[in-house]
Amino acid sequence: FLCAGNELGVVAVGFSGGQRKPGVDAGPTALIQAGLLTQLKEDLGYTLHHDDEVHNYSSLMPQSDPDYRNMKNPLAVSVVTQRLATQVYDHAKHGHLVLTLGGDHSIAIGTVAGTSRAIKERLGREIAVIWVDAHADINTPETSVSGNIHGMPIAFLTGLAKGEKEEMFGWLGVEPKLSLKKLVYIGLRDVDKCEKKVLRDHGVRAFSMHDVDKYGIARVMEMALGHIGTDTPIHLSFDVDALDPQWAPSTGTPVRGGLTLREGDYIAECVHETGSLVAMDLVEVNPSLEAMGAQETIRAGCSLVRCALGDTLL
Ligand code: B3U
Ligand code: MN
Ligand code: MN
Repeated sequence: FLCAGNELGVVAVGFSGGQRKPGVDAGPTALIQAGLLTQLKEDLGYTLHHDDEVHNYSSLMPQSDPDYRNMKNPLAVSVVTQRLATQVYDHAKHGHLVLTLGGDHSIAIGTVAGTSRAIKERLGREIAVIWVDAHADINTPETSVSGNIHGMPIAFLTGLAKGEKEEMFGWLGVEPKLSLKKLVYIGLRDVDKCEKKVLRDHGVRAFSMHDVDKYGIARVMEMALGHIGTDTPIHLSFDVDALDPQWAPSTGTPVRGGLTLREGDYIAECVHETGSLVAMDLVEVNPSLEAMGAQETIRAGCSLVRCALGDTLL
């Protein structure tokens, strides 16, 4: 077994420093106030391990945080993700399935680092990551046009981008936390030129919206899970902007032509069915954007998490 019974670790991360729009730090509170954790406990029967806090890591924030190698807020993102990696690791090493509520997608540097280390120690296995997103988030500091670190987590996790000093992602160490061979994307439709080259050069398995249209979501999931192989621990990192803005308008960088809510839920359901899910992130819910659509976005986010954790239609 990959996870112990119905033990669920929850980490709520109110952090927005990986991008420039305020409000995504309020994502976890909005999801929790909508009843998500109560549903997981009462309807799905999980035993929750949660400190009842939405962490903003204010005590860790640097006094000054100038741009470095083109990155915005590099010290803050590095120290927060380092701390988060420990929080996630502490859950995963006890065999808890770990749910992290974001926050912007830079926090996945911490969550994937945490599960990767725990699963290696506990089971001697490498994890696979399913990255559901409109974006590839594989820029290095050097290729990024925006300098926003939420567009870089995969580069840091796979070693394409190297940390330097301890406090500038050096804490990640030299061993990559994730192999590019164990990474699968679903939902891509806004990928930078340099990112496309990296995906091509490394043969990364990526299902764009074109593939979803062409094969349908069912066949895409068969191929995605087939690539990962059975019995491999899976970390699902779900950026709510993978959904079409019709379902999730309240997010920092919405892109038209995305997944329907049912396609998103189906992805999550298929991952649950593998029995190999060890961690899930839900990120980029920003209730302050498109206020009219905030409730819709929050409801969609709650639905994705419930599906990944085993809510079934019948
Ligand atoms: N690729 C662009 C845009 C972007 C990435 N992730 C989001 N937006 N959410 C960048 O900034 O790296
Ligand atoms: Mn993302
Ligand atoms: Mn995105």
